[in-house]
Amino acid sequence: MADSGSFTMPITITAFARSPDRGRGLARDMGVRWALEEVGQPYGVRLLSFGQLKEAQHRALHPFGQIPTYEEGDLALFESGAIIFHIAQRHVGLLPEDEGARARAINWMFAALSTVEPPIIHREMAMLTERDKPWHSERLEMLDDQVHGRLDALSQRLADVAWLDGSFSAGDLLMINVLRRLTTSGLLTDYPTLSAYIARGEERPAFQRAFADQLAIFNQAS
Ligand code: GTB
Repeated sequence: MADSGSFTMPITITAFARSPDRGRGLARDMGVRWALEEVGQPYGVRLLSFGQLKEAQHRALHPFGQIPTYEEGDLALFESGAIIFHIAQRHVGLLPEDEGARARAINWMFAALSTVEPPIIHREMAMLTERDKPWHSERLEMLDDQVHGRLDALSQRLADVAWLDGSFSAGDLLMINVLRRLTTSGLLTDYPTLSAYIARGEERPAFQRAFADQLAIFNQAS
């Protein structure tokens, strides 16, 4: 159960020394930073180059040689969803106390990562790596349809409410983090409800602090 009063060992996460997102807060340390800010936990950041990600020292923490990782005393985690889940369980602020509401918030965490994110990532990858293929426009149409299917459903869910299930939770944090990947795609234009939902998340002071911190790293490196 969450316990904001419990002693926490110093927390260190990893992030890109020079993020390819150019400070837009789209790399996956952003959600972890945001979660830590929401629960008021200070943390340190170890910055890594792409080369360092693949070195044995980092692979001992992250088998796939990626960011982010999370270290807290003897505990080392990778996978941003698992890290955010750990933070949400360990501290008050991201999961409701009521058992049913808590289970539903966790449900939305999984929905963000397993149902909404995959078509968004597939479309992103198609735009990055398949533009020169003769079948690109046909495939893009199919991927756009898949993304729209998820956005339609989410938009309906959020039509009359601020957050996915009652108060803001780790489910909203992950969902907004996923939807932010679409902000330059043009696909959100037809979804004012979702744009407003993203804006509500981005207006949160915890988001603002997390965003400013990752941007400062990018600006220092430039
Ligand atoms: N499932 C893992 C998680 O959620 O933690 C995925 C981790 C992951 O994809 N990490 C990426 C990474 O380390 C960075 S965030 N990549 C280096 C590698 O694999 O060698 C993904 C990302 C990168 C860049 C942008 N961007 O430029 O907009 C957005 C997202």
